[in-house]
Amino acid sequence: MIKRGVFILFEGVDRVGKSTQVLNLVNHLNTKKDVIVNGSKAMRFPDRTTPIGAIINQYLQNATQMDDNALHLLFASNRWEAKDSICNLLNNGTSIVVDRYSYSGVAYSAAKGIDFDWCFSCEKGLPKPDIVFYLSMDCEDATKRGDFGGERYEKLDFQKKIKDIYEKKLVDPSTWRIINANRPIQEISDEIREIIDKELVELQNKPISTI
Ligand code: Z5A
Ligand code: MG
Repeated sequence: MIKRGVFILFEGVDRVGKSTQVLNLVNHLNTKKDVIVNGSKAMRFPDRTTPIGAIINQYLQNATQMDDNALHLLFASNRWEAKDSICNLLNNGTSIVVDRYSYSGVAYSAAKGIDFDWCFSCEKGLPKPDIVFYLSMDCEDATKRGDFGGERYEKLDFQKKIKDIYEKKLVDPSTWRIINANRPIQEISDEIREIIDKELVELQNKPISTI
C-alpha cells in the first residue's frame, strides 16, 4: 500500500511570506522521493482559476461590490469545489502545500464583524491540514513589504484585527506551528524544513481527518 500524501498549510496575514515559503517547501519535498512517493504540489486559495474564483478575484481587485456573507460563502465554496481533488491527491501519495485555506476564510470574514461560529461552520467537513505553519510578524513591518496596498483588504487596521483572530481564536497548538516571519527567507525555510523532516513520517501514518 502506498503511503498517503501530507496536507501542509501556510496561514498568516498579508505579506508575511506565505507564497515564498510554499514554493521553497515544495522544492524541498520534491527531493524526498523516498518518503513522498508521488511528489508534492503547491495549491492556493482563493483558486482564482475557477468560475467561483473569478468572481472572488473581481471583488478583491475592487472591480465589484458584494454582500460580506455572500462573499464568505463564495470563498468557502471555492474550497469545497477543490475537496475531491485534495482527497484524491493525498490518497494517491501526493503531498500538498497549501497557501491559505479555511482559517483565512474565517479570520478575514470574522474581522469584518461576521459571527465567528457561522464563518467556521461553512468549513466543517473539509479535509483538515495535518500541520499548519502560521507565519507571524508585526503588521506594521509586513505592510512595508512588496506591493502592499493594491487589493481590497490591504489596510493596516484591518490586518491587525485579522491577526488578533488568528492568534486568539484559531491557533491550535496540536497542529499549528508558529514561525517568526520577520527573519531572512532562508532562515525561515530552514526552520520549516527541519520541522517537516522530523514530523513527515508520523503525519503520513495518521488518518486524513476533517475540520
Ligand atoms: N481571503 C479571504 O478573505 N477569505 C478566504 O477564504 C481566503 C482568502 C482563502 C487574497 O489572498 C486575499 O483573499 C487575502 C485574503 C483573502 N487578502 N488580501 N488582501 P492571496 O493569498 O492571493 O494574497 P497574496 O497576493 O498572495 O499576498 P499575501 O498572501 O498577502 O502575501 P504572502 O504570500 O504572505 O507573501 P509573499 O508573496 O511570499 O511575499 C510578499 C513580499 O515580501 C514579496 O515581495 C517577497 O519577496 C517578500 N518577502 C517574503 N518573505 C520575506 C522575508 N522573510 N523577508 C523579507 N521580504 C520577504
Ligand atoms: Mg501569497
